[in-house]
Amino acid sequence: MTTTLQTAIGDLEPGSVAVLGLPWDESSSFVRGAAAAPPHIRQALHSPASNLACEAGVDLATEHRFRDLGDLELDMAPEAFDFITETVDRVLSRKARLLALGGDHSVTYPIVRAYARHFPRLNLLHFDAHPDLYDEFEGSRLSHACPFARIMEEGLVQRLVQVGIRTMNPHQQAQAERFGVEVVSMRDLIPEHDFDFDGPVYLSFDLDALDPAFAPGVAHREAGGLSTRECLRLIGRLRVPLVGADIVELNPSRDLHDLTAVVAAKLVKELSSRMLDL
Ligand SMILES: [Mn+2]
Repeated sequence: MTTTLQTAIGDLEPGSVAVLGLPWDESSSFVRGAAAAPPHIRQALHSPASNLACEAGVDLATEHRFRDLGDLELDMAPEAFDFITETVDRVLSRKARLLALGGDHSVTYPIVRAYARHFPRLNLLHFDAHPDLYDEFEGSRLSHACPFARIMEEGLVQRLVQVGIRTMNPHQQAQAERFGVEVVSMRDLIPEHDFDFDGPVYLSFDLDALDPAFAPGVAHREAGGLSTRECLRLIGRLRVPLVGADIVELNPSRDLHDLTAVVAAKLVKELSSRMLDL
């Protein structure tokens, strides 16, 4: 870990939101490119085309608890995953909340490993077109198609609720039943969906939960998804503390004029606002 990063983590005050880029796509299937996402999200976030005002009134431009730790330098798995876990553990030891910018979805597993040390009754809310519950994918158990199988096998969370799913196949259906995953499929999702969580929530947001019309810049486009506003409304219906989040699977090489980066930046603002309001 660099001294700069150590210092930045040491400077976090309780209740801050710490943005951390995870430029990692070695666990991607189909196409790589998600490792290039964090700078695109930051560029959209800080673009003079918009501002840092959140819809509930928080202005991140003047909010000193909104911090950016920069990007982790990640080399090879599984060491990269251990490094992610240890870094997130340090952030949580400061009583700060993590907002991770992927990277592919495999990074959620090492992040949640760290969260499990600090939040024994954590709920995991997962927005995605895909359940990502494969036991292994293309020979890898650390593939971005597998993180929620690893998380559930290790009992890292109390509940896993998946929203927006529209690619469930028999293997993953069996895995969902085996692990007791609560799947709110896209076809059954209603705007008034009530989350009945009774404790802190970590939110993992795969941008392909959104319809490709809203977020084309992903590897695995799946039509028939959510609108940006539907996602924000659903997140707004959470009635429990949001203690961490990740925004993953932006692939700038598949994006159109950084449209999806703008959506990711919007999520950074609204999720940060939500995490600061505890
Ligand atoms: Mn996905």
